Amino acid sequence: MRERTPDEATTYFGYDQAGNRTILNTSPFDAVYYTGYRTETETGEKVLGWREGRLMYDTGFDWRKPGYVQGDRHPVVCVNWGDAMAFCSWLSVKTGHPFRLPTEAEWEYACRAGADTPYPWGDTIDGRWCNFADKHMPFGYFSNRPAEHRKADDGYAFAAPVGTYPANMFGLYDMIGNVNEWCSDWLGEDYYSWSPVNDPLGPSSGSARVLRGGSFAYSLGHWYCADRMANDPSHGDFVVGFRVVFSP
Ligand SMILES: [Ca+2]
Ligand SMILES: [Ca+2]
Repeated sequence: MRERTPDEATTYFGYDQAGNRTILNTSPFDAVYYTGYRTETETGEKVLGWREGRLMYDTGFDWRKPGYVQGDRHPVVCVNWGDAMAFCSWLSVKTGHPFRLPTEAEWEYACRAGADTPYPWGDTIDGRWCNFADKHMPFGYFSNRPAEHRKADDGYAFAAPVGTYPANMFGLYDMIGNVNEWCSDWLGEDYYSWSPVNDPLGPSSGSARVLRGGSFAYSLGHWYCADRMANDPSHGDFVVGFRVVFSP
């Protein structure tokens, strides 16, 4: 497939944090797009996204069109596990250095950054610390929110740019909240009862890949340090992205 140039980038529309229809920007994930790579979620797969004021599982959503504004500092979303792995491979070749997804154990260690409290910053949450299902959230996704969350104000209905909230003690942003993150592991419900103590890599097989960190659409129970989710590796979702690990 011929590589596209940035000038050929198409303008897409979505909704800003106030719900107004507006032009969507592109993100650093563009670099992969210009190589000719197409995410699996751009090849006709149904993706969970936000359109015309409601949630829907449909085609037409992808990392540039999740249904809300994606600026240059927003985390990429609407990429499935295979897309995340492909990005790591591309980045490793491009830079000459090994990049990969974190294991679930690495993710939690990085999230805690030495803390033994439910959240990297302590025991409670409010809008100063992270992006979660606060008063701005315009829909009922995982909407069994406690009252204090419904009244909290983190400033964002959808994903926030990286750096909006304080980093943890390791200098990492948005481990809790903002977007949910693919890890390299298969999900194993009882895996840690028999796993190696050091550097566990997850079960050797499975049907779902681990997701960590919660998102802007989740309420309490889906975004403290130790909590975990998982989904089919082909699942694309406007609250799911990933972060990479430099692994020399
Ligand atoms: Ca929010
Ligand atoms: Ca996160």
